[in-house]
Amino acid sequence: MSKGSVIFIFHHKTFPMRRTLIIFFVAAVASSSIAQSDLKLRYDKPASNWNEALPIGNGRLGAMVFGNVKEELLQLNEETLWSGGPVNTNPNPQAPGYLPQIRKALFDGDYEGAEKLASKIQGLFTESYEPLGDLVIRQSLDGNATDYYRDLDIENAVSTTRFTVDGVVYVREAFVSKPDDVIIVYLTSSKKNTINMSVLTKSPLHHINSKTSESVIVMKGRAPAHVDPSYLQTMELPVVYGDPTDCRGMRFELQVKAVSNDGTVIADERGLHITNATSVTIIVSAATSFNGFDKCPFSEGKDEQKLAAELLANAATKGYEAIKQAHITDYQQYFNRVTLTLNSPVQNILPLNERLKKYTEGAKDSGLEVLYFQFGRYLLISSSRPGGIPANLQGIWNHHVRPPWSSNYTTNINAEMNYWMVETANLSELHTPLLDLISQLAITGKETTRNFYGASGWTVHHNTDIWATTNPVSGSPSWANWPMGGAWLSQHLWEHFMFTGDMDFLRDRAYPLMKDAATFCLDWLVEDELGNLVTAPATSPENIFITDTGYKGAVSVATTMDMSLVWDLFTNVIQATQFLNIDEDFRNRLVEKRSKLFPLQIGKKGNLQEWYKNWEDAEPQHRHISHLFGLYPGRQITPLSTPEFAKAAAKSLELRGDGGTGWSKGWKINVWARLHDGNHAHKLIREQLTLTGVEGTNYANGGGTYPNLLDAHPPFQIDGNFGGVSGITEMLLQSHDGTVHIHPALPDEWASGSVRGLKARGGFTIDMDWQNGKILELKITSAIGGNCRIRVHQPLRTGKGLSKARGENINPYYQKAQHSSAVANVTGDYLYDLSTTPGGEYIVNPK
Ligand code: FUC
Repeated sequence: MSKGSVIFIFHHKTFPMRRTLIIFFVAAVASSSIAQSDLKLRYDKPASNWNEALPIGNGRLGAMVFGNVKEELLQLNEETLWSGGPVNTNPNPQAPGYLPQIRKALFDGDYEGAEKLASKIQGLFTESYEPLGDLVIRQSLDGNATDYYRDLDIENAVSTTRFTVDGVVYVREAFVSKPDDVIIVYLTSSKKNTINMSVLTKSPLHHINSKTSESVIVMKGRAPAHVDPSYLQTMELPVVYGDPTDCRGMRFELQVKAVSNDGTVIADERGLHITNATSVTIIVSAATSFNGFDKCPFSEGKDEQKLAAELLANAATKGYEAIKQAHITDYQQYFNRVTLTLNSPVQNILPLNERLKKYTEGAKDSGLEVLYFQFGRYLLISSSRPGGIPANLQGIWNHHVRPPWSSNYTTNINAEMNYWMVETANLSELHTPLLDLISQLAITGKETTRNFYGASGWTVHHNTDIWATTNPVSGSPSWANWPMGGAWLSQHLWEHFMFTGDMDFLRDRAYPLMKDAATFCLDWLVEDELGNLVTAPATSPENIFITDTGYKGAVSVATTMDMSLVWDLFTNVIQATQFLNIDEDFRNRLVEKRSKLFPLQIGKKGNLQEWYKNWEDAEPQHRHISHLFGLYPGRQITPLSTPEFAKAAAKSLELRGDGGTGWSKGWKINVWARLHDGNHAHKLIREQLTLTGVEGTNYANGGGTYPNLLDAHPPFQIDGNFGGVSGITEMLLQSHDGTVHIHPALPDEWASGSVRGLKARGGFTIDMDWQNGKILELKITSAIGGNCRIRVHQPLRTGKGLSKARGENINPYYQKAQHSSAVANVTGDYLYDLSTTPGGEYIVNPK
């Protein structure tokens, strides 16, 4: 949108007769259509460790590029390379017998007894995400490098390393192409025939290297049959190879080819050897025999050798430029959908580690905040593509055989956090790997509910893996015995529909899974002595309470998180039946049961009570804020609809403090945004972007960001990056509480800015420019039509199509879950209705 222009609107596919033309003259104001900040992660030194290396990926293949001069390292991953095989869903046939005993103990007030019994209802650990290996490039260079530079350009998803040795400039570009499904490293020199190097491969997994031609080397390997989680301290062998059934421990294959116009390429068992080249293209392909969560990766496995060979051969027929162009076009189809500018961007060419350090010391750098936002989008585009596996705890980038928390999917917060921003940040298609995993979990999860509880419906406990493990794993019941993953994940099915309006998706895919998750909850709920419907056993991941008698435990009844998850799922299923106009009986049943759910409570400190009773927390600043699920990512609590509970939630947050791990801070950014406190959310963004070099694990006041802009738990966990992006979108735009709320939590530091392409529920895309905190121009693009009720902090110019809001919002995607007036101007906000038609574009301006 340019300033001073005249704008109009719409085309109308479905309602041609109601063609609307809105023409608004834009007030003459200073131009805010400023270029987006520069989007490069720059460095003046090679990475000295993994947390300084740069991630590239295409969803399936990933690499960490170190940028070393003489011995370059690309640490490689393939998303399906996991230990283990299809799961045994009935590892503990005695389990269901304990459930009545646990419930009896709980209702007798014997929490200790209940917790001991809970550990009897446990099964097997999940498997681990495994590293593929290393690609090493040993280049012969006489002398030391000068003018060293490396970067990751997230506008085109290419990493470049450049340096000079003896007057010759060497450049290497690395990227992972989705269209050609290979990793490319392209090396050039400024002086003819000066590249001399060897390329070799290795792996921490069992493998054999060989060559298949004069220009192709191959590494064949096998994943372990089982890997124990890193937190399990056992005297037994934690990494096991060789499974008698041959269904655990998939095969993998890596193939590498070098192509040079003028150099010589030869291959032997030690690697590829290139001499006297001016440019070299290295093509890397990889595949595994994984063929689905329920398929034996041997007898039913894919032919990984054929897959890797075909991809390599196909890419080799194309030139480097053609592969690169196709890669950039493919990547930008997602990346370019959103642009963000905060304040006036200044070109900042400082190495990122120094830039982060200055920011950590207090410098203002909204360009860095934009870079962080877009880097999170880059990471999801690079780690989660349709048809693939969801981004795990480390996305797709892992070099440990026993990675932290198995680099799996922790469903009591982390896996969901990875996808909080996928709809709002306009990457909706990238949600599908998670949605696909949910449909697999519904299959194994149905067996788990039957085998462990004698219940119907499906669920997943606190973590899962590529094999769709759903049982409660062995360990402390504070995390293991949490059966609410199905309820939480079902929210993703619902939100995908809410943002896209894809009715076929709702009817054919989402609703049956949501209904089946709700069926488990119906079975799981029991009545307490007052007739409330409660969950029992219940935990509040992974917190500990202290009863009035001083007992410290995790297992009790009706935790606030459990009840909020059930409320959320029931509400979404109820609304889904209304959209689809089906299942009236089931809807009525849910409405009735929802009205009996144990209610939210305000504790004696004015806080949102986390537990069934008004108990103390063993760790008041615990990193999980599970009881605030209803505030975010849920919608049971909002400042406008349930102000008392919102106030209590704010009190709880105050008591929890601002500390925590990376993902914990990420969650807090979102909840403060939902409380409409932009300055507090921004304070947490600053803390999230604190430069850290801390290694190891820190559960408490860790957090921060590594020099490569990846999130630190510590250790590295990608959820904090994604949670941060979500927090920024929630600060700029919200759409869960009956309106499209513009700037619900704009911090003072973002007084001016511009954003294009944010998504709101009901298929709206929002562009906006603002200055001194005031909207200059708002553009709304409507994909599916309907009333767009806008909540803003300033009066808008009404006219054809835009009027002051009246009555309830008739848009079904904005049906309020709570009873309150969506029109009341309680906060001094202004509410408008814009009638839209599918495909319409509307410009709105201030009065
Ligand atoms: C939960 C968290 C930990 C960690 C792990 C992956 O268990 O409590 O902090 O993030 O998931």
